Amino acid sequence: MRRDYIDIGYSPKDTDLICEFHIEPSAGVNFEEAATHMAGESSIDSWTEIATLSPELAEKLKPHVFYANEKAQTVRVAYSEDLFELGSVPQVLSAVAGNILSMKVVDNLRLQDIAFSSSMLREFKGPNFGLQGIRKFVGVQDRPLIGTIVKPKVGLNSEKHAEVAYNSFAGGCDLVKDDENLTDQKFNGFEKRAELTLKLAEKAESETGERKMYLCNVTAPTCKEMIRRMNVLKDLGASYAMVDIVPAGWTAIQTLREEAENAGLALHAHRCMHSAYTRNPRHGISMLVVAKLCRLVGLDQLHIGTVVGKMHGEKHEVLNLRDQCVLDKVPADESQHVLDQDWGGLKPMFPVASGGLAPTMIPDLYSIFGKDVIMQFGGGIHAHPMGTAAGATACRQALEASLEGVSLQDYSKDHKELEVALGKWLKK
Ligand code: CAP
Ligand code: MG
Repeated sequence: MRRDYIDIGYSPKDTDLICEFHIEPSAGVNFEEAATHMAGESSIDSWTEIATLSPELAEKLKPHVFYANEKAQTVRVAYSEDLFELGSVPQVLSAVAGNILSMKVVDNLRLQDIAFSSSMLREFKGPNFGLQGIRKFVGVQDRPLIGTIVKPKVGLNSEKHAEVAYNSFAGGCDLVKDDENLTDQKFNGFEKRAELTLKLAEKAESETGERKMYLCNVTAPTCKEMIRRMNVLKDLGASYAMVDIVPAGWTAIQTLREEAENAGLALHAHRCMHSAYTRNPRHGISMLVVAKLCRLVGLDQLHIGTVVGKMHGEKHEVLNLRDQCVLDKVPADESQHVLDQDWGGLKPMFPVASGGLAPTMIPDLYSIFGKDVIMQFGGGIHAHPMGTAAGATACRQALEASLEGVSLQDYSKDHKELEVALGKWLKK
């Protein structure tokens, strides 16, 4: 292993990829030693002096640990862009989130953030529609969007599934999506489900005069089948496809993005399984990195958490994700392990708040996220005592109240569905 990767005086080039790591050396290993091994193993080197690495090659490709704060257990590394296949997320992750997470010289190692260089950004298209594009085809500019997930997660047949979706639309939902674990099961096949549900979405559109979006899950065993399913949706007149980004993997997601452009479909990113490597604050890969990779590759909307709902995610973490979704330039924030990121004109993604939400939480959600958020309610709509349609209506009513600055209690006086929702979900 070369010994010259610690280079505190180095100032990164515009073309360098910058990574921030949380690093905990294992017992008997000093901080610089651990950082050196990490830098070497994530780029060109091995555990011992390799004769095949010439000084010229090393000079050209070596990583630079330009920031090392032992007390904060934090290092920042600048990597030459020549180390990477810049347009390949799988290749980049194989380096900066690969073997290094398994090394004995560290007890814990976490990739906190990656700052993409302008040359790397140029390799990607970003979202095809993004926040503004989705607002345009949904025809809603001045409020959050209301969505639901058909529940139960799986088990309904296609007819029942479409009916639940229809009731959600008729009650006021803008978006209805499949659950993350519903794909092409025997009891509810992909094609029949898509056909019936899109037909009833159209019916709800003509009855309500509002655009209604069905987000059918195209996650599939192969990329080929995933693309085939997406083109089935295209042929059926859909505007969206939904995908489980982590189980499917980045190669599949990059493939889907390319094909989605040809098909003219927006892509909804579900992040199930992310916590397998994002939840431990000391080891793994941060959700911030996942969110940034989604914008880079070009998902149009992404789950980011709720602060008030059932899934873990502190307010500052969720708002950091929101910022990476919607801002053109994200300023560095050392306390949050956020690096400077200029998104170089890549379109913003639509943030999705979902998980354990009820209509009673809408005032809080609106004060946390403002109007640029998709609020999704599964149980919060389908557990409404008056049924799914009323659950959706209660959400629209709660949103109207929040937009008008009226309390839910006052607004519920002449809005039955909201009154019943308050009865069920408002903490006594
Ligand atoms: C929400 C949900 C979503 C979660 C995902 C669920 O349903 O359908 O998958 O929101 O979490 O299955 O739990 P409920 P996240 O509204 O009934 O809770 O958004 O944090 O990725
Ligand atoms: Mg779900």
